[in-house]
Amino acid sequence: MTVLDDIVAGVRDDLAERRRQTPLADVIDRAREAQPARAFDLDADFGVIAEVKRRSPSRGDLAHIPDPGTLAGLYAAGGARAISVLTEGRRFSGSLEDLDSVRAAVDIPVLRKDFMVEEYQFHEARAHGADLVLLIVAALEVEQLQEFHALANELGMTALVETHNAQELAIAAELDAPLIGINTRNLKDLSVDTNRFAPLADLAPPECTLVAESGVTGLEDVETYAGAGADLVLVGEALVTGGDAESAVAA
Ligand code: IGP
Repeated sequence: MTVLDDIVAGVRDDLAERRRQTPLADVIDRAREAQPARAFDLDADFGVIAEVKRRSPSRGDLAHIPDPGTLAGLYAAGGARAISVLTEGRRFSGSLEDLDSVRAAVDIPVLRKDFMVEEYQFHEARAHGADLVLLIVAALEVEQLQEFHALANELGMTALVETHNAQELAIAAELDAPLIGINTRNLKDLSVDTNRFAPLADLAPPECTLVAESGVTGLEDVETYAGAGADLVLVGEALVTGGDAESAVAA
């Protein structure tokens, strides 16, 4: 079993519990009643997606974040283009409450960062205000990926389609996904190598908006990613552990 399989198994267990408490039909109703999704501007200048990340499987606890809304507000003030909120509970200590508080605190788009493997989670994401959702190619069959990409769009959300290698990039291209991420973290051993980005970026569809994910420790990494063709960088750990959230994003 890979790390990813293991995480997804836990996600499915937690999901089964939530589904018992709130049936799909109710979540669909709540999604309909939610404020409409905010559009993510795919054509804007280079920018940062700042992540609210309490913990990670590779690094353990990263930061004590008493109020994710306040942190997200600082990121937004620093000029973040969107806020990513980890909602996975077991490995990342995230929650849908974190998503709620971030969505209420900022007026920029908010990404639900989770392992999205069932239809239920998309309605749930929207019910909790998500404007974007993550689709991890490695976690899904191609047909599911197509189905979920369409569902996200029907619900008004933008999908960030996450890839790790050339094969996954080809699948993302086939989907016509406008927003594609290249995660430089290897999902098998969780190691990060920022040098993985450039050769893969060359294979991305030229018309897509490209996000470099993981491994930003400072400005130098941002420049490396930008120089290799990233339109956006997604930064988690360095921001939550970095102290001054607002100026870190602004830099
Ligand atoms: C952020 P970092 O190295 O800046 O903390 O990484 C982000 O890329 C990472 O949290 C991430 C992630 C994911 C987490 C990318 N894809 C999928 C959970 C699930």
